[in-house]
Amino acid sequence: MVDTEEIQVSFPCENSGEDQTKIPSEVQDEIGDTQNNCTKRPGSRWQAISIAILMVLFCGVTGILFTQISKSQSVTAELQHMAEEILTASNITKQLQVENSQLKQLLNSTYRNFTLLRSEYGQVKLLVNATLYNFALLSAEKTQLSMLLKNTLQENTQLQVGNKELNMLLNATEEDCNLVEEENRQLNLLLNDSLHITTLASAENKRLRQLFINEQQISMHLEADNRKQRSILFSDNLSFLWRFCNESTLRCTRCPPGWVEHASRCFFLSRESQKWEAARRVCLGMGGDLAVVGNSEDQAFLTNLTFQFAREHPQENFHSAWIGLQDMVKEGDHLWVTGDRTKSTVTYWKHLEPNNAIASWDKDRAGQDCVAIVPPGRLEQEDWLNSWDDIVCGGKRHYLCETMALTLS
Ligand SMILES: [Ca+2]
Ligand SMILES: [Ca+2]
Repeated sequence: MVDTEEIQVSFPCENSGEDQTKIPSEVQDEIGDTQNNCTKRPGSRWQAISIAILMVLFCGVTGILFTQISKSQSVTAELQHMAEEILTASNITKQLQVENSQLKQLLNSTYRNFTLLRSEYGQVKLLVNATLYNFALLSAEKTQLSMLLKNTLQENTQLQVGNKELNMLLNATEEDCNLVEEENRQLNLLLNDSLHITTLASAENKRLRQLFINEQQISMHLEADNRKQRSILFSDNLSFLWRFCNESTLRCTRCPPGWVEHASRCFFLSRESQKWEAARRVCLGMGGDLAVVGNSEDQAFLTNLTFQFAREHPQENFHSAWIGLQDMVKEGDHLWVTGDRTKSTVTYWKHLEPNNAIASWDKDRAGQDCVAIVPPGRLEQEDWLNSWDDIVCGGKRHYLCETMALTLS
């Protein structure tokens, strides 16, 4: 460093404007005094000029020096600054070295940790794979468990329903059980009563068995008697009975089937036509004979019978029905099959009958000797009861049979 006070003593001359600003005021005053002194010494102008030149040179050199010094100072400052920076850099380098060392240690540590981590990573990877495998197994197991849970829930629901039904059934069963117990108690009572009754019944049974044996013996005797009586009953002598009675049930009616009862007599109007004598044989074969009119009731009954038959069987072309009256032996002497002659009060000839007319086909010209009932056109007509007509016996007519009604006690 250059001392400012030294510069003021060595160079007290004028200077350029720029330099003057840098020279202190005391120095400038000094320089002015010097110039004045020079002016006062007229003989030394050259000296003064020399001095001035020297001064100028001095000032120039000084300025250069000053400039160099300034530069030197600047460089020095820069060097100092650089030294400081170097120092700082050195410190930083040291710090960096320390840090580098630390970093190396840290790097080594990190490497070791990395190695460990890589090893752990491998293990973790294996563990993850194992975990994934286990996870897959667990997922499958979870699915199975879910299905199992769903099935279990359904079964649980069904079991609950079944349990509810079983509870209801159990309750019903308990009620039934109570009823059965009650019934069992009553049955026990009844059983005791029954045992008592059975004991009594056993004695009664023994008595009844003896009675049964006795009745069986009686029945055997009766059955023998019955067989004997049945043989008598079914003999030819009593064969007429079976026209009135059923052989299986032994039930009898007053008239045979198809016959009509009137005045304790049974009458039958045939569905077929026969000559008079053949008709009588048929009636005799049925245990009877041709019908006989004994009074007006008989006449009314038989005439009505023919009237009803003709009305109910229009397809039969019914003309008349033989009765048991004829005059074959002597003309005009009419006899019943019983041998009785007609009574004048019990004759019911149609108008203009008997006329003993000779039919054109009657080759023997025997005339009309057999009597039949001709049904009236209407029952309300005045002479409807007079229905007798003598007809040729060889003509075929329906016929009226009669027999006695069976007297049932
Ligand atoms: Ca006649
Ligand atoms: Ca006639």
